[in-house]
Amino acid sequence: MSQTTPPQALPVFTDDPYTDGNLADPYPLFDRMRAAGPAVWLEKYGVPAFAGFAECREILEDYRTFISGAGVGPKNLHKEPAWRPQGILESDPPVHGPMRAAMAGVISPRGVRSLRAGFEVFAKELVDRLIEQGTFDGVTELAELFPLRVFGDAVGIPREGREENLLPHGAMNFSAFGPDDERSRSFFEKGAGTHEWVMANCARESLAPDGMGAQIWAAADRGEITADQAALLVRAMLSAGLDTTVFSIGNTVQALAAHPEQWAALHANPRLAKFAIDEALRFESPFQSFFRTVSTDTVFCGVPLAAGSKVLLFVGSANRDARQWGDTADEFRIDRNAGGHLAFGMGIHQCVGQPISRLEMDVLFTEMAARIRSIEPAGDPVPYLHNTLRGWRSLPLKITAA
Ligand code: OVM
Repeated sequence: MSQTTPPQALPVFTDDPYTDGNLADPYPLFDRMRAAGPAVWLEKYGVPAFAGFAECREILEDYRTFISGAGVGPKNLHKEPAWRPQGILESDPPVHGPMRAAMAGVISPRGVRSLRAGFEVFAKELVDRLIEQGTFDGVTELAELFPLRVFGDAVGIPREGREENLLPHGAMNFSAFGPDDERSRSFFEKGAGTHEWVMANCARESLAPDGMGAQIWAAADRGEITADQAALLVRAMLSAGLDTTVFSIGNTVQALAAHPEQWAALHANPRLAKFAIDEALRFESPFQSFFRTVSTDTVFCGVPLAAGSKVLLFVGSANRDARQWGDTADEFRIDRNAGGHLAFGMGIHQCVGQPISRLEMDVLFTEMAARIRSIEPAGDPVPYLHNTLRGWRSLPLKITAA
């Protein structure tokens, strides 16, 4: 990172947000960061960090000042090489627009509607099995299983090899949006070879003719994007669309299991599933933090920022900001209007896969809500410690059928 001394008047924090302890429970540090002002200087990383809702949203909406084309991790990709070719996430207008349009054309709410019935069939099968078992692991037997099947099928990749490749690939990909430390390096080691598997499955010949991957290639045939961009967009589906939904499902089921009165409310009215999901996304955001690069010397919220320097955004903290969510910000309440949270980002890069991720979760939690009377922990949950993703490695759960 290019700045090593804090801009004047920025509170200096020696805390490291990426230690085991702070990843396991980031909220006390987030509270102190938000209380200290619009930004704090993270001495260890030599970067200003924004942890408040208003500041994070404003940065995300100002894509001209806070660009993505130099990467959304700590490395400035205008100065250092990326670990893989830059795709839609790490692009700015005008390159970004046609890629975004092609992706949005395939994953629109209308475009994914026809997938619902198939998702429902698998959700029923899965819930049948879980009810029969009575106890299960909410991560491996629910949160991972469901998207691996239905999302993988929707994109149109082979079933063989999904689990062994897509999960470590996602953990590796998302590690690049945080510091290059021992934890990140271990996810890169575990992900070795998975990038090649993913890229092989992005090729036109590998994709089922009726899937979302093939629809992206059709946009290339129409001349709307290049062939290279088509492969990069299928890559984006496979690298951004899976782990995020896996962690979202895990975080939602855990929040509901830990708050039995919230499950009772959902069971009484399964149509509240959408609200429970949004509240869980706000309460425990699966993608916690990432960077932008400052395109031009500027002063933002009184903080002088130099062209080419990085800023770090903690959206997981923005989603707990009492100035936005009131004094119940730290409570999980499915009757809250959690709309407008930053778990999917905001602005031109806001998650384009939302319609399918939301569809997956809506189908799954609507089915669970109707058929499961109670859900409770059956052992200690094991956190998944990752620099940018927040979720669970294991969630022992016990359910009773309605
Ligand atoms: C990629 C990609 C695209 C969007 C998001 C992402 C959040 C990765 O091009 O592989 O991770």
